[in-house]
Amino acid sequence: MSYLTSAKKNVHLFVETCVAAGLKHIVISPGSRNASLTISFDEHPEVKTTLVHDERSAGFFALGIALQLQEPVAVLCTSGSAVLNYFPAVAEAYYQNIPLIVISADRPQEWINHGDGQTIMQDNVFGTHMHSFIQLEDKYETEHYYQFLCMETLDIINKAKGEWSGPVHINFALEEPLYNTVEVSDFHAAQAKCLSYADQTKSNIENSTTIDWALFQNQWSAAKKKIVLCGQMPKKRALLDQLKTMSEDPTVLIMVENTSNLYDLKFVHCIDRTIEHLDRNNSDFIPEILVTLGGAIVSKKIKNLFRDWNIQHHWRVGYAFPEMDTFRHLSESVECAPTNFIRKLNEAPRNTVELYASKWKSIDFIRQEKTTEFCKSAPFSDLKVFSILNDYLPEMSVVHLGNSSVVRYAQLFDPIASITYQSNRGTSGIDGSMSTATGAAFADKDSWHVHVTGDISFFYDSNALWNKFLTPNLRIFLINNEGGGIFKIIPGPNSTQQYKKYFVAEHQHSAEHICKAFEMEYFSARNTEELHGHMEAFYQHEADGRPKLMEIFTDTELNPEVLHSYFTALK
Ligand SMILES: Cc1ncc(C[n+]2csc(CCOP(=O)(O)OP(=O)(O)O)c2C)c(N)n1
Repeated sequence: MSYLTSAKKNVHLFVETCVAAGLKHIVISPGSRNASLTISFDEHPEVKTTLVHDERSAGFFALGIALQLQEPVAVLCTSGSAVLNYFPAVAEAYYQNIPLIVISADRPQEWINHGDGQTIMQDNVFGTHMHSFIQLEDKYETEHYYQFLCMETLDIINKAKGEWSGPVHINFALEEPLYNTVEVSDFHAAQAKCLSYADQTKSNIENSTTIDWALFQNQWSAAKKKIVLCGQMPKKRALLDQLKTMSEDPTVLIMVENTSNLYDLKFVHCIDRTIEHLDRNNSDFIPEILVTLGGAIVSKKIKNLFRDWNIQHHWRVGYAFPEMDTFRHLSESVECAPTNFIRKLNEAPRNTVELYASKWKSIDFIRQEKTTEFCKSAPFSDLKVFSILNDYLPEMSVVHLGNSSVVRYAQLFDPIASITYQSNRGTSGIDGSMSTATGAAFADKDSWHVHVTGDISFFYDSNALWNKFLTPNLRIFLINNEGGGIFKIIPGPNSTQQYKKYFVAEHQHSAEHICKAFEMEYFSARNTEELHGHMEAFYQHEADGRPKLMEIFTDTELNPEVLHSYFTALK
């Protein structure tokens, strides 16, 4: 099969190497300097290209695709400030370990800082938030350079996909002319050539450190009170099975958040509602060993509790951020796959039958009932809305939770086993949650994707809807409480003069006209009946349709009062 590609041989080789390295999706933002790359990626028979103008949104859209498919996804933009707009998504990818491949076109080095437009210093511009950076040129046309280019490209994409995965940056300096093409045939041969160039690539160096399993197993067997706390991660069946086995040991409590995507009746899923009113000084609850797996933990309360407690051993397990000492008790950082680690601990003999987990679990059971009871009679408010939305979440759907009160409210309700929970908790930014949801929905058209967002986050990232690739499987619930609801429920802001103007940032905007502009069906609900009443039409699927948005207006004054009464009712 023949197809067009850039007349620049280095661009052609680069694109073929990317494809050979496993890159299948690229999100392109238009420009001139990146034209040769745009043409070559778009014409390539094995690459799926999408267009998103706003590079900030494009970065998160790509992140959503990568999250959904669990594979590297690239973004491509022109030179100048365009590339800087990727930074929020790069930071999120860095802290969530997502293989985002940033490809920026640049001017040749000799034209940087000489008065040309769209020119900034792009050399390693993301600094320490990138796992790796390479500079490529199109001006060198020697066998030696072709080989270098293929090797470096393959190597950097492998780095992005490594055990500790994350974003990488390829800056490509391109000379004019930029739009010329040639016809090529048989990409398999071209890719084989690229791979042969890259044959000597430095492969990921395996971590060869040996783990003293006996030491861990002996300590594990001897301890009577142990907690395994699981942070954010995609669904992992093998890990879940190992944790289920572990939870049969009464000395071990498995604590998860819904963003860890691990569910079992024996686990404690709702941390905040379980530890509320807990007597911090009761040493019965303090674990001797804390094991942590996965990424970010949402609950601020558990972080404070574990920091306050004198926990003898904290074993952090996984490849990413081995130095991260979230609770200030880090004693061991074990660079291995969490499933293997838990499997090894499960092999350790059980020497004690101390009923530690059930102490926690019994509180959780009671709180679960109290939550249902409270929500039944609660007035229409953010908390009540979450209890209702939960009832309508389609089985097997992917739920994208916005920051910041949204993801926190969601943690008060037990997760649904078949649902996947996602949230931008790498940096907890409000600048790309909706774009991430749109990307994931695009990559997974056969499932429902439900995005729940606050109003400030929605308006911040409303360019997510300026996207021709939005898919009909996306539903957006916008909870409009006239400002940043989080600032009403955390201690501090309301004691200041700036409370309403600068923290909550009260406003009266609605999403209705934004939906009109982007041709999306708009629903609004102001009470329980309206919310229930719209659900059927809202979830109606139209194969050629657009996403739908429901704006749910809640009472900004009532929300914190209801939440406060809820926590009081848990006593
Ligand atoms: C990019 C970015 N800017 C600022 C913040 C600080 N911040 C955290 S939550 C929040 C308000 C969010 O309000 P909204 O989206 O309405 O959600 P709610 O708190 O009501 O759930 C702000 C400004 C942030 N997290 N990210």
